[in-house]
Order: sequence, then C-alpha cells, then structure tokens
Amino acid sequence: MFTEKNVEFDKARVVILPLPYNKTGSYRGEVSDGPGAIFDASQELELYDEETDLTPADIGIFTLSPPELPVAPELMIDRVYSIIKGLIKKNKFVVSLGGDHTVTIGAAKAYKELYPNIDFFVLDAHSDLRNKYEGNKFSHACTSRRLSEMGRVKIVGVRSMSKEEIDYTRGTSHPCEIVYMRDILRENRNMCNVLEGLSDNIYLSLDLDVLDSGIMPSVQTPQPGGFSWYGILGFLKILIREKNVLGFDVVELSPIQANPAPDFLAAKLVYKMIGYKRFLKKPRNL
Ligand SMILES: [Mn+2]
Repeated sequence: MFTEKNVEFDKARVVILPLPYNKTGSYRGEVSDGPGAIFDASQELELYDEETDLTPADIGIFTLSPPELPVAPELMIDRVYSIIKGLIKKNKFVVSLGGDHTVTIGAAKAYKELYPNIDFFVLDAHSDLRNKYEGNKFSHACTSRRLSEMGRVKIVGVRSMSKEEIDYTRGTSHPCEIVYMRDILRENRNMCNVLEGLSDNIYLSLDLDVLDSGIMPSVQTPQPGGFSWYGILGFLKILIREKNVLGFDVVELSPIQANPAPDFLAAKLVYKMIGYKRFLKKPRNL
C-alpha cells in the first residue's frame, strides 16, 4: 500500500523514504533489507483500518526509490539531511524507513534546522548514548548521543545501557532523559508523565527493538521485556494526539527469511502511525 498506483508524488501528503543503510550495524542480520521487507509486507495489508473505521491511505502515500547513499556515515547523514529537508519544504510528511539507526541523525538535523524548538522522542531498548562505539562516533550505538548534541532527547523503553551512558545522563550539561521500560510496565509512569517537559513539536524515531523480542526478533540486538503490540499502539496514540509529531522514522528491521511476521508487524505499525497522525490530531492532523 505504500505506493498506491494512482498516487502521484505531487499529490501525496505522506512520502515514505527507504534508507537501506548498513554500515555500522553490529552482531548479525542485514538491516539494509529492512525497508524492502516493510514495503513488500505493506502490499499485503488492508487499506481500511478497523480501529479508526477509516482508510489512512486516502491521504496519498508515495514511496520513493531508495536513494544512493554514501558508505561513509558522515556523508550518508548529510545526504539524508538534504533529501529530507527538500521533502519537508515540499510540504511532505516524511516517514523514513531504516536501515541502521544512524540514518536518524540526518533526519533529526533537517527537522532541527527547520523547526528549532523541536525535541527528539526516541523509542529504543538501548540508550545509544555512547560517545563512540568500536572507535566510531556514528555507530548505531551512538545515535541518541549525537541527537543530544543537537537538542533535547527523551529515550523511552530503555532496558540495556552501559555505565558510560548512565554517567552521561547524570551530567548536567546534556538535555537527555531516559524512561525505563520497567517503569512503564509497572505503570508508575503513565504516558502523560512521560511527555512532560517536551516541546509541542516532536521528531519521533522508533527503533523496532523497543518491542519485545518475542514479537520482534528481526532486529540486530533483540532485548526481552519490551512493548507488546497493543502496548506500543496505546503509547503512540497518546504521543501523536498530545504532541505535534512532524515526522518519524522506523528503523533497524533486519528481516529473517523464515519468519516474515515481524516484517508485517513493522509495515502495519507504520500504517497505524500514519492513520493516528491523520485522524487523532486535530486540527493539525495530516
Ligand atoms: Mn536499539
């Protein structure tokens, strides 16, 4: 569904940008296959959404061809930044599909430049706050650290981090806050509390490993104890209703051939998020 045959680029309000980048990933898997697998699975989904009783695709969704991305992370980030900046200026709501989480840095740079008061909301099992990982400042393990150098970042769903990372959040000079998954599950932090202190304008980055590894094994570094399907939907609904989400990415899908269910989950999640953005937020919906 992510490209309806009768939708032209000029008429589409939502543009899907596949970013099959895989330079810095660790452990295993081909994260560069993620956007293609999400696109393929999207073709099998119903256009009608039974939850909202509406058809989100009516807005016009157009999927771009994957751009040529340089291998060097700094150059890739610059390329992603300029593509996304161009799309925002054309009044497109951009949905980026990774690929390695590093692509988020390019997207964040574009949004921060055009919306200086924007905050970054990251859903991720990992805090990704290392300054360097294996000597690389642009590893996927450093994404939120790079975001925190651009603006305020709230990282939600965390259940794995290093001592270096917790020490960084305890420093006073960096506008960075962690919300642990265990606290969300204990329900001693409801969603409205989690949104406290954030700007109205939000850029959202969703690393699929924030989901429980039982339903989302197709990631490079799976973590137990994450969001359920209805858990993440409930969370996203409140975020999208309460805040002005200006764009988002869904990253780190590393498809497992023998198990396509996570690819379908990712495609459906993206479509749900487009639907929520369109129908829950008034008057600033899509
Ligand atoms: Mn992660």
